[in-house]
This record gives sequence, structure tokens and C-alpha cells, in this order.
Amino acid sequence: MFGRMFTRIQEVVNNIRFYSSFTCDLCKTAPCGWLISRCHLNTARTCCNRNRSAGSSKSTLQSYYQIDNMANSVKTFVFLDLEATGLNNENPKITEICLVAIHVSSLENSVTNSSGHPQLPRILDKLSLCVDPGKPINGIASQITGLSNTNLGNNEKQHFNSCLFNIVSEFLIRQAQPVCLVAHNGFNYDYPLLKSELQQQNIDLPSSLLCMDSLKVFQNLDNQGSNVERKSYALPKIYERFFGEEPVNSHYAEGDVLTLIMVFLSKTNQILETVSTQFKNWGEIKSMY
Ligand code: DCM
Ligand code: MG
Repeated sequence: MFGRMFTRIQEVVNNIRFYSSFTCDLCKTAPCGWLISRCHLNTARTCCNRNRSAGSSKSTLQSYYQIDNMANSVKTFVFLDLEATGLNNENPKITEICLVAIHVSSLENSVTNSSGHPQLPRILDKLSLCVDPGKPINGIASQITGLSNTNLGNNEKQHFNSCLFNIVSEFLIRQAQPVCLVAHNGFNYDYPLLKSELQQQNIDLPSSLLCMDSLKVFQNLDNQGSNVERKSYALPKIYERFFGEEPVNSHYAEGDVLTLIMVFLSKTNQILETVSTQFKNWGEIKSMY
């Protein structure tokens, strides 16, 4: 608790030093001391001149602090994994989605076993659904996920539709707020793919929804220290390094989510201390295609 607070104070001081050394990205004027700040979507460094001229000084700064505060006070992490028909360059469609919601208190107070490894907390809220992608699943994707056009078709699974969107939305709304999504390689794969599917339905999640990419988080944690060794940040590899064995049910959405929760638990404190510097807002995520 005090650790998080101290790190936060250090971040604020560093941000003030960092931003005061730049010109404003929007009005291009010289820096104006402590009032230079990130815009509310974290995409530009904006200063008080611009805010004043736009007549929105207070509200822009307020929304910056609101979102920053949200990232510092996340109450629920929703771990997410998607399976799909293929990789990015194949304009994939989702075949399976899994979300597991864990309250921050269960992450902070996780129990360790006799070998000192964290134990999975009792899963309270979980959503796992398969989807008919409406296009061929590539051979490798089908082999690793155990999902084929035949078994999804025989089981009469529905396409990704507004009904699925409502289920996901309601699942997120039920959680203690603010919620932060966590996906491994999420900024490159899961979030853009989900965004593409939502765009095809002309719907979207709230742009203020927070999201993190655990692959980036683990890379950044290593780069902060002296460890510059080149190593794989694939989810099974991180799991193996920490737990000394292969994860089970890799490439099944639920299996990958449970593996992700375990690797998160292996570094809970460090991750929680850096949420405010690692998150994006859903509004910043671009669709995959
Ligand atoms: N994928 C693929 N080929 C691979 C690895 C993954 O087509 N060699 C696709 C299909 C998977 C999706 O990416 O459903 C998500 O990968 P993962 O199971 O690692 O979450
Ligand atoms: Mg997966």
C-alpha cells in the first residue's frame, strides 16, 4: 500500500520534470512549468495555454487526473484471451473468448503453496464462449485450439453478434469499477481483433475502459533492472521460467487466461505499482483491419 503510494509520488515528480522539458504537442508553445500535462487520452503533452484558449483548462486537466486516478485505483482486473482463425495478416475472426475477473484484493492477498509459488485464487466470475467465425480456420490454428469449422458448426455456435457483445458488456459492468483488461500481447493481437469484430457490428466498448498488455509489462519489468538478456516473452515461456513446468491447456482461451493469471500473480506487487504507466484506454486501440 505504502509502496504503491511512494512509487506514485515518485512518478508524479518524474512526470513534472519530464513534461516540463517539452513543448506542447498541440499549440507548440514553450513549456509552461508544472501545468504541462498529458492530454486525457495520453496521446499528447498539452499545456495550460492551449487549454485556456480552448476554454477547457479545468476540464482537460480534470479528465487527465480522473483517468490517471482510475489507473491507480483499479478494483478489478479482467484477464482476457481470444482464439481465432489465424494471425494478424489473415484478417482473423474470433473462435473463442474467455474473460476471468479477479478483484484486486484477491491478487494482493494471494496464498502461496509450500514451494513458495502463488496459488490461483478461487475463480468467482468467468465467461468462456465459442463463436462460429464464418470463415475457414487455418490448419495450425485449428490444430492448436482444438476448434474446427466442423465442431463449431455441429454445435451450432452463433457468430460474433450483438448478443455476445451484450454478454461481454454486462460481464464487465457487473465488476467492481474501475476495471482494467489484461491480455498477453493484447496491444498487438487481442484488443485490435476484438475492436475489429465490434466495428463490424457498429458497436464498441467504453473508450475509458483501461487495458494492459502483460507481454509489454513483463518486458518493461526486466528492462528496468540490469537484466538485458534476450529471452522469449511468450506466455508459456514466462510461465515455465517461474513455475518450472509447462502450462496446461495452452491455446484454449480458458487455459491461456488461467496461465496469464498465474504469471501475473508471480509479480503482482511490481505490476500493481506500474499500472498507471502501462495502461491504454480502449479508445486508443485501433482495429486490426
Ligand atoms: N495463432 C495461429 N498460429 C499460431 C499461433 C496462434 O494462427 N502459430 C492464432 C490462432 C490462435 C490465436 O492466434 O487462436 C491466439 O493465439 P493464442 O492461443 O496464443 O492465444
Ligand atoms: Mg489463447
